[in-house]
Amino acid sequence: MQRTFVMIKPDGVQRGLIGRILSRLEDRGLKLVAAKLMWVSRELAEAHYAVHKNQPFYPKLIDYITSSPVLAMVWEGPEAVAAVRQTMGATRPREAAPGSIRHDFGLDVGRNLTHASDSAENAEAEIRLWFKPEEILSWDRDLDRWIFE
Ligand code: D4T
Repeated sequence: MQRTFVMIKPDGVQRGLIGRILSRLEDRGLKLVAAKLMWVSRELAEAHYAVHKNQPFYPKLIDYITSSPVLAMVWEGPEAVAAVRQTMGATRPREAAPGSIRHDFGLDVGRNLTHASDSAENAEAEIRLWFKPEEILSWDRDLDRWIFE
């Protein structure tokens, strides 16, 4: 099983979309193994988005992500990184596939509701950045044998 880091960004929390976004991941069969509602410090935001430091949108991105609480999570499943990215849809909501979260709930790239790790390596690094090891649970879900082959 693979793990991936997922965040519901401030717009998703403020718009009351936490339940609907989580339902889509649960419905798909992915398993939640860690979650916390938190304010993101500028330091954490800058570490998370370090790769975008020289992009013109970077200052607004940091302001946005620190503007209101986010829900940080770890989800588990077979090829969870790719599966969750697919459920989220393309970065730009107006280019995201119908049925994806970003298409169905969003319009602007600067309000694209969610983050999900884009590779197995980044997932491991992001999980380490956002969570302490003891905050991530290993648990058996009784349904697993009906979802995982
Ligand atoms: P995140 O990291 O938020 O899940 O988004 P993606 O992985 O889908 O996309 P990304 O890393 O390319 O972009 C990070 C973040 O920056 C915002 N952004 C991006 C923006 O405001 N303007 C832009 O032109 C781009 C490319 C949105 C997501």
